[in-house]
Amino acid sequence: LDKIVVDKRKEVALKKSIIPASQLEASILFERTTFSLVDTLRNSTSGIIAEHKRRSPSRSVINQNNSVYDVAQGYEKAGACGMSVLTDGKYFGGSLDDLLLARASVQMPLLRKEFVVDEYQILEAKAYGADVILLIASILTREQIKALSQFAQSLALNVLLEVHNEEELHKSIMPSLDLLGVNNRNLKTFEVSLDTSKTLSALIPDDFVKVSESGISSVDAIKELLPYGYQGFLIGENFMKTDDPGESATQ
Ligand code: IGP
Repeated sequence: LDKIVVDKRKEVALKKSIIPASQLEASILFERTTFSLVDTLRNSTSGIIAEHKRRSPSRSVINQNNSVYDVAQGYEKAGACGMSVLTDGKYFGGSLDDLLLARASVQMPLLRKEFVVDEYQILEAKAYGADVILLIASILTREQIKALSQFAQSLALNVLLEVHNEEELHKSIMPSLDLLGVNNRNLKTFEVSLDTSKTLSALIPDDFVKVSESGISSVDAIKELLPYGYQGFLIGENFMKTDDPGESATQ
């Protein structure tokens, strides 16, 4: 994880030197009215946020065949509330172009799934059609979370803050967050347990929409988590590992 953050800082520095922030702000998509994932989840019964993920450090190759354009359409048809698009190239095989293609494909809230360490990446998210950004508590200080989340909200983006334990949760609670995600996967050991969502749910204030992330592989898992107040379920591998991710999201 530390290595990823170092890589990200380098990547951002390089990109800033090629595409200045002012150019991102001038892009056409910057003017669009964003969708609210908060509203969509509050008004839905499915709660599914379906993810596009080609590979991951924990599982290597997941899907090499389906185009992000088709996957997005399949997810929308399946009734997903939103879609998460991995944009990290080095570890997840994604790109900002994937986000752009998803935006061109569907009319639902899109989450830019990225290791955000700089405001510049939030400008990119908006310029490439995202509605929501992810902030990961384990790689950010409280001050960084505050500055980045306020910046995102000033651009009419929703903020999903991800935690994995009580300490990260306590460090992060602040009004500039919209959704609180509990990652069932430990990003350091890759161990997955739904108990993480169950244990932390009671500590999340009611003003946030609760999202359970990772390792959700069945309808039963969702049913298990509903009594804990979760309204969103972020699912990647379970859909992407099949021949037709959209179809598998339909059940
Ligand atoms: C999806 P899964 O186990 O359904 O594929 O998990 C999503 O939660 C996971 O990709 C994820 C992630 C992250 C990836 C959650 N937090 C942070 C990269 C960075």
